Amino acid sequence: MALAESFAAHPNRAEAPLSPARSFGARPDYPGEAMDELRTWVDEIAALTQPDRVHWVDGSKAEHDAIVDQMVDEGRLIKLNPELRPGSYLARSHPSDVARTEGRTFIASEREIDAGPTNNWADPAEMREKMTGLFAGSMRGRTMYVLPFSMGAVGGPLSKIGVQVTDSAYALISIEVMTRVGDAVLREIAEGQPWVRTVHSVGAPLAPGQEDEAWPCNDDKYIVHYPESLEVWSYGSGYGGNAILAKKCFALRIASVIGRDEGWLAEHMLLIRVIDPNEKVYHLAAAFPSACGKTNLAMLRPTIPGWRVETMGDDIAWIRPGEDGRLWAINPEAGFFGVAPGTGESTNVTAVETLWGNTVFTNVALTPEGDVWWEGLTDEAPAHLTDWQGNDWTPEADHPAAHPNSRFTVSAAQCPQIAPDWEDAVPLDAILFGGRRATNVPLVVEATDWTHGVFIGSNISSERTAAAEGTVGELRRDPFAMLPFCGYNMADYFGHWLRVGAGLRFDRAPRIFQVNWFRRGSDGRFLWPGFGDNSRVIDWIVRRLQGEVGARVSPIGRLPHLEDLNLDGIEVPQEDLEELFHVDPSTWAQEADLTEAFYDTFDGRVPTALTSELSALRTRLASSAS
Ligand code: GTP
Ligand code: SPV
Ligand code: MN
Repeated sequence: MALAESFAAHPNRAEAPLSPARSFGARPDYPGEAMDELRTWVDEIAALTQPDRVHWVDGSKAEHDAIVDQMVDEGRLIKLNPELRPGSYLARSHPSDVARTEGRTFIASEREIDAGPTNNWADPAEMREKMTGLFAGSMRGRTMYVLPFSMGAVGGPLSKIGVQVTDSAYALISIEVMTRVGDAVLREIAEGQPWVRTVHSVGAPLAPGQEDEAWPCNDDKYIVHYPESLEVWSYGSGYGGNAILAKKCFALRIASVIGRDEGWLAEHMLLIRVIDPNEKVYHLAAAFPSACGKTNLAMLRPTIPGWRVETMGDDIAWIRPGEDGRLWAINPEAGFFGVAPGTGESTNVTAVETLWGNTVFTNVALTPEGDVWWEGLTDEAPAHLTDWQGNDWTPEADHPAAHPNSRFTVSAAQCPQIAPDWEDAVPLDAILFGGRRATNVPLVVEATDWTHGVFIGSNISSERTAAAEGTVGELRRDPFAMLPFCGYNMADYFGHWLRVGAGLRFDRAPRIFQVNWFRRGSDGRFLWPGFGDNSRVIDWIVRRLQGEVGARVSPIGRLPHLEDLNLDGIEVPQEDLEELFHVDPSTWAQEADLTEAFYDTFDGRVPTALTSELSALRTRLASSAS
């Protein structure tokens, strides 16, 4: 079978476990050298961290329910009103542990140059010593859970497996939603599949008799990646990407290194299928920085008649060249860990419907009826709420009821417009790059070719959001939306993108576009309605793929002829439309200067193809200004 066919047609359901169910949490006694290796590793971690108990997770519903019930009893989860939000819970994190901590995230590669200037590098030997000290006894008084997980369908051709040990039950129940967990993965390990080792501790050991906190964590945080030995060690945080190690740590930072070595791409991208009014099907991947609209676009409800979108993934895509010269992509995750604020009927009705039940909410507000609320869920705030920290809240309060990075964790299968074959690989027709840019960047611009597209990707900048620590709103470079997630030297990553493109059939490589839903007028308001109306941009992109519409040349790439945009049913004033596509040579010359300064930080390692693109851009800008 050709590789492309095998991508599309693999069996994507977990097979039966290796043997009948084990007793609750028991260590599996499946035979084999690979299993011995796993058991020995778990023993070593337990000897270091000294938990009271070791629980091997089998991924069954009975086990999950028992652990959730215990978390409710212990005050770690609040059960929501089952009539309003069945099977759903609210978790409140410690106020100091609310987002990824990029400043405490490290790439411990043997050579500093392999981490590059955009990562925090640490010497692996020194870091190991440090981490061994921190993890010594760090799980005292707690249960250590062992979770075998698969990213991608168990046994799928693009899938990879790993094991996380963690002393956080919250991390455990999150990982069960976000990945495929359980004995089907042990079968893969037993059969000799390579697996990634990930170790997590909240860093809050309990002395005998000491009372626990609802959200234990440590002020000292270390999120450490060892790209050579394919390991992750995370200490001190229970939140999101710091604790669900299969997600950013493995599926992006470690997987990007594996992809570099194996010839594929691990990307911070949503994945969708777009179906046009003639039932023609296209697959798009889009890289936007954290909290910049991936989940929204992943769940797009087009406002233009005849178009449909099927959701495939909202955060990560693993992308591989097939033998057919195309790029094939999977969503390696099994759930959504999505931003709650700003998610409402008018902005993302699909998400609202997805969250009807079976959802874990973190750091949102609680209503007196036992349901959840966050800014943007409804136009008007309820008169009385309990805020994300557990305090009384009214609309007069000086702070939001939900934390700006509050999130929902829900199974992908629950999305009403999930693609029926969402666990399979699909061939990519277009790749989009975007960010939050109040100025300069047009609503949509098409790259002239792959290399120009990589140049655009390498230059993505975006206003900071609450998804990581730092000053919200400040403009920062976030190349390919991968700044916090690339596990190796970003200049080498640019080179890898160029190499992958060069290996594709020239007429089958995805076309590359830059989009920006966030441009503002001089009065500060968004110029573009966004959300469901982003389908109008998708419509133009697809018609470009079909060769149905032309484009006009600009110094920064190809822009739409304004009359080709389908604006039926919306009112965008002509001057706003022109402003949305305005390219100012002088501010773009400043962008080019910033690009040069950014490229310079790599000490000559940025591929010549990209520095040539920069010179060409400057030449085009200069001639358009004169
Ligand atoms: P991560 O999960 O952090 O990687 O983020 P994400 O990219 O999936 O972010 P998400 O889709 O959850 O978007 C976060 C915020 O962007 C929400 O507050 C949305 O309301 C806002 N947003 C999304 N799409 C649009 C749009 O088209 N226009 C405007 N103005 N805001 C948008
Ligand atoms: C992001 O910050 O891009 C996220 C959330 O998707 S977290 O998993 O916490 O990194
Ligand atoms: Mn993300």
